[in-house]
Amino acid sequence: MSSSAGSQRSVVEVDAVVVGAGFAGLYALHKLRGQGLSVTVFEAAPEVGGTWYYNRYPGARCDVESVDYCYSFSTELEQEWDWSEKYATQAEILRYLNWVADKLCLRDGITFNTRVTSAVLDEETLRWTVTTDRGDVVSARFCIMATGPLSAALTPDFPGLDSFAGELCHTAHWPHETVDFTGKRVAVIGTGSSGIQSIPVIAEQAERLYVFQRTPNYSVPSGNRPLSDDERAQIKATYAERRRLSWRSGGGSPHVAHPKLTMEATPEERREAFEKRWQLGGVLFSKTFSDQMIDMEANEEARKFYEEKVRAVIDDPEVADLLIPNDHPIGTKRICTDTNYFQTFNKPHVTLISVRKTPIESIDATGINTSDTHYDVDAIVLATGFDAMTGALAKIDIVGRGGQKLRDDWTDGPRTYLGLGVDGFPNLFLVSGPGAPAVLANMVLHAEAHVNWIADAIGYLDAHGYAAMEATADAVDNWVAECDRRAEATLFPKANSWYMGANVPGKPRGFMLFIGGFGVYLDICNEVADAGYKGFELISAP
Ligand code: NA7
Repeated sequence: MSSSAGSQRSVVEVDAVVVGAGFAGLYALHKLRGQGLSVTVFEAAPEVGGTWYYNRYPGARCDVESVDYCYSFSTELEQEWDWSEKYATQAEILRYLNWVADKLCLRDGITFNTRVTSAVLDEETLRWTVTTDRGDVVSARFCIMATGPLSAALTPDFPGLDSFAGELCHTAHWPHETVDFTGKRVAVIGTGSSGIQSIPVIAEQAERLYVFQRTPNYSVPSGNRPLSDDERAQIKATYAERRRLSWRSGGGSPHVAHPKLTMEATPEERREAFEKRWQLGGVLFSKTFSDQMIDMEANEEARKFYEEKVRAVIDDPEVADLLIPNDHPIGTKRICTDTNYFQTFNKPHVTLISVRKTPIESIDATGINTSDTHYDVDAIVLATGFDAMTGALAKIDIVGRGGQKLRDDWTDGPRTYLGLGVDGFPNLFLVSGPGAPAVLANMVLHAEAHVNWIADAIGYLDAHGYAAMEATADAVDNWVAECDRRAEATLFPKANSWYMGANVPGKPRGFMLFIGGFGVYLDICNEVADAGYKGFELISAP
């Protein structure tokens, strides 16, 4: 790292700036340092962890199994860390990331409490000038956006929200102090993954709980449990195989779908397969059969099984009617993973309010006004999700060739090549950006794959005397078309999901991910690299 005196502020020169110190940013720092690059990471939070630093709401857990949702690049890390449960809590994941940061001596490469505000390309030198809200100015050859696809929290514009006099918490920015709902009347708005995880826990404390639901969600019990010493030992002894399966899989975990298509199986085989997957728990229910997300008839079989299971645990049939989705095929929004979510609505102090029937009209000092009632509450929990995939990037002024802003370039929807590069933005890399499988896969392995690919690309540029690489406009156009084509062949576009941008008012509608599977995607990325970075223009030093 070197420093040169600018006219006003001193400009630090590094090889790479990484934005974000979550799973992706931490690994990028480790990997690129290992390759001999000088790297500066900026992190808005005071600690490492990214989304796992902020999302500390009651009941917060990852819905990918703990032994899969952790770094694979180091056998030592895999063997030394002991996960305590099948699905790790947010607190345990954060402990893990802090442990990794210490073990790999990463903290001295991270500037905390500092938010990147802009990244501007100098077309003459092909370097990026990165500035922060604390006045840092860094000149970098490479700019790596490890900003996370689910990191820009979404707060709906409820009239009067600011006037609420009670406690107001967003699940994605949960306070660090203990929030005690004991004896309180609490409202939770939102029934996505965060709402579904937190509602049962909040219900245990609260005196009254009002759940404001707009769209019911599919949720499958997690089957969470402690891992025994024997299980951990068994997993550690076979980690390499577990990871091998994960790298080749559709979603980055060692799941294998039933060998038959849904309707090829007999009714008994189907039921047995669904039951087995149900008992295993969680989001992978949507992958019991490989055709569930492309064939409506197959999907309907899964949906019927689901409905039967969920109705059986809800006492009041009218409440069950409200809680069971009927507007989108199962799995077209990420299936939630819960512990006693539906049973919570059997408790006498828990009330479900459909805001489709009685919309929230305003919030005042004492509570929530729907079209027919005022709900007096002491606390409001916003479990209202994220401006997914593009939200965090849109907050940064990313300015490429000709003064073109990434945000403006994406007004009609994000456009990338492989979810890694964008035309007009040489040497700017996205980690788990739109156009990659990203949130459809195990995000830890996905981040590793992207960082490895970026590190190899940088090595290639250096080995061949190039200064920069830039996705071509054709490659971007073709990739966007390829992603669209693959999405259209599935049931995913049928849902108003955050995958489609449908949860943010005014956001263009379009499926923002590569749906062809994690293993397939990695093959494509490798082919591109092996062909000398096909679709990227390799640029000599100016
Ligand atoms: P989600 O899944 O986007 O859920 C947000 C919830 O908030 C969802 O039920 C929304 O209803 C609801 N919402 C959003 N805006 C409003 C308004 N204005 N009024 C009422 N309800 C509203 O976010 P999560 O944080 O739960 O989970 C995100 C991902 O993180 C999750 O999939 C995991 O992968 C991890 P809607 O469905 O839009 O009608």
